[in-house]
Amino acid sequence: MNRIFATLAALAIATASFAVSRQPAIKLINRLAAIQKQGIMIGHQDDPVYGCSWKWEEGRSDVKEVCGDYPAIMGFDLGDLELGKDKNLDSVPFDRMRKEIIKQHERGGIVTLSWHTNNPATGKNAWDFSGDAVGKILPGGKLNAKLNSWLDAVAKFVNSLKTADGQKVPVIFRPWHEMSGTWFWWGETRCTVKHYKQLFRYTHKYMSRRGCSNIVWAYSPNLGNEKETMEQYMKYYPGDDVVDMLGIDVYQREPNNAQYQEWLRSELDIVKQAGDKHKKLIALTETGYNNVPDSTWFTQTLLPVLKEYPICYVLLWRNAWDNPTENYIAAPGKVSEQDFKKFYEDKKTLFVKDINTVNIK
Ligand code: BMA
Repeated sequence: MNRIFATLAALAIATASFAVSRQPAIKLINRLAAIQKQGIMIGHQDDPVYGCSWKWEEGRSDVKEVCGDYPAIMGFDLGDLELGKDKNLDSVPFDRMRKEIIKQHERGGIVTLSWHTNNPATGKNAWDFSGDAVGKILPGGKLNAKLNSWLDAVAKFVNSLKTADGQKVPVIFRPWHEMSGTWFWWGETRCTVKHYKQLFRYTHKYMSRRGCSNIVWAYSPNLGNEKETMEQYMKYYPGDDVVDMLGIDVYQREPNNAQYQEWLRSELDIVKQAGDKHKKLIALTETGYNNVPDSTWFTQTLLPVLKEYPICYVLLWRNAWDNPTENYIAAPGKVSEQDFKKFYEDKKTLFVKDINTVNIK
């Protein structure tokens, strides 16, 4: 009997450590730290699936068509995966997304995932903040089973990211992002701080138990106000044990470059301090200037600020095929095209060919 218990106990320990083994994630964390010493990786959301004037063709990329290389980081969004749909909220087929994620990994690039999760309480989209959804999906809440099934869908997708020889592809995942804004159902005033932290921690634990050893977890609030404090930035921080990277989302909304730079600096000052204190990597997890109307924005406004901080990457948001007002990176024929080439040539900006030999083993 005793022997059986001992065997069972050993098995339980082995299973638990198997479930929490994070080897692919740790490898990516080390790689990010090594690349950060060389410069700043440039990223683009949905880069290989559509651009300003095309969609779904394979082998295309607005970034590559402007400067000859793919972005070092590619972002993709999982919104609608939880509903069992085969395309995400922007009509990107999940099978195509998986294929592009694996391709990006195989060419030596890196991937980040966001998740514009539908509102589980109302059935509407991520921007519907009614219904106290967070309170209802936590353990004990009447929609907890729904959250579990949604996390199962995400875990299944993340676990399916494998190379032909069965190696898991690591990804930077930033669930429940921009929680310091009021626009998502998991955001400021739409749930309590305590519930938010519980939701993040629950997501981490649940997906780890589902074997998602390939996730680098990112905390990704958004720009607060001009006088953001450390306290505000860390308000929703769920804990060092469930976060690997500290990020911030900051956009330029007005034609006032100096103001954007000032806000960006004040946010990155805080993120840098927090990164030092908590010993975490830092990143500008989203930025952009809609339609980039300024022909020198990349080299004269964004780049000087990026160079002042040890961030490992910046992700520019999508060149939306379905919305001409959402264009955040250069594309052939756009006013920022020539400037983006200079941005590419700068020693500090890193694209795939600059990183595909760094710590890939
Ligand atoms: C948002 C906007 C939306 C889009 C969503 C997911 O920031 O770009 O139009 O549907 O991201 O990509």
